[in-house]
Amino acid sequence: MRIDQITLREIRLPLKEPFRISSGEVTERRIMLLELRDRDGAVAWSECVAGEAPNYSSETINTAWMMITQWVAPRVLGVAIEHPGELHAMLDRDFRGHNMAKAGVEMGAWGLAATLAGEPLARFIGGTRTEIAAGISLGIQSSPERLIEKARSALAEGYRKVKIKIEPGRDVAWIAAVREALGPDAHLMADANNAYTLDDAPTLAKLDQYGLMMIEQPLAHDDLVRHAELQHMLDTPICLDESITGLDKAQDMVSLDSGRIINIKAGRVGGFSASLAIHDFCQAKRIPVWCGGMLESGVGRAYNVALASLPNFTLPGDVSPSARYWAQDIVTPEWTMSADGLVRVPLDSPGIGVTVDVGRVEALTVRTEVLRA
Ligand code: OSB
Ligand code: MG
Repeated sequence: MRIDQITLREIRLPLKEPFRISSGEVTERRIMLLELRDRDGAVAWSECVAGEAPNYSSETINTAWMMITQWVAPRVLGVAIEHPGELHAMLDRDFRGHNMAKAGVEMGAWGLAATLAGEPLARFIGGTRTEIAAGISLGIQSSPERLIEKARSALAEGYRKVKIKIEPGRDVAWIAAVREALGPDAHLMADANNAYTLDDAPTLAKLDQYGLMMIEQPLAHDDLVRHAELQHMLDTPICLDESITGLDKAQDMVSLDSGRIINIKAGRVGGFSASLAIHDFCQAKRIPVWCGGMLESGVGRAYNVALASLPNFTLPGDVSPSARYWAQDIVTPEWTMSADGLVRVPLDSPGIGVTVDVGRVEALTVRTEVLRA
């Protein structure tokens, strides 16, 4: 395989409703799409999950665009490779950070390789599931009543997990209200997106009484040491998201006992090679993993679904169907969820399993750049 051309496009896609987390709010996604072309003309689409603002990680769509054009693409374009697994080392050498920029290209190479091999992406990476369990991630709402309403209808729609975004002042009482309203069997968890410090341990310990499946990333994005201190004060398992930027951090999490569950987002860890390595490591250590989301379009979602088909993705992921985010997605067919909360892994065709509506993408595009070997 030899990638000879990468076309970058930025599209604007308004969310059906604003999504608010403790560190910021988004109403309209600015999404970077990549179209990779092999020397023989085969094409695969991928998505760079960098956000609009540097509130989740230090990357934004603008930094990722620059890093791909100036540093990532030049290392990959025109280079003959046997397997997409080679890209991680090519992009890691003397090149710090910028995992989402790297992952946009690296994952596209996996999509392209699966297409060329004539295999569905999920099977190409070793995925074994035919369907995956979906959870929903609910942004911070205007009131506990509104949150209860959202959580109740999510469970009625079939979602197998409800993740509730929390922040100081919108935490214990809100979780208590949802638990009270939905009963002891509802699969609930909380995600703080770094909103707390160790001084808040007493508040976070109060959440123990509500039987949450886990609490995601309560403390700073890069702080495994204090997460370990906090984990020892809580019964609820800590799940790390922002902190796990590569296999080394997953290993550190286990060594330090900073958390007991990992949310894998391929963009955050630099792509599929690192995701597979973390998956395999966690499986060996009996650490459950699940697939996180970054409000992806149907293109990024295809990669999330493929990843979540791996055997140690034993907990429901943040992989909602297209209609939860968009009036209309940019792929055919759109992603759907069954009444019992399952998303089918596309296994009938080679590659990512959905077709990009190129005409619609062109209509939504606000900037394009074509990179060649
Ligand atoms: O912390 O998991 C997170 C979205 C943007 C940034 C961070 C997060 C999220 C989500 C969205 O929770 C999950 C989804 O894509 O549905
Ligand atoms: Mg999170």
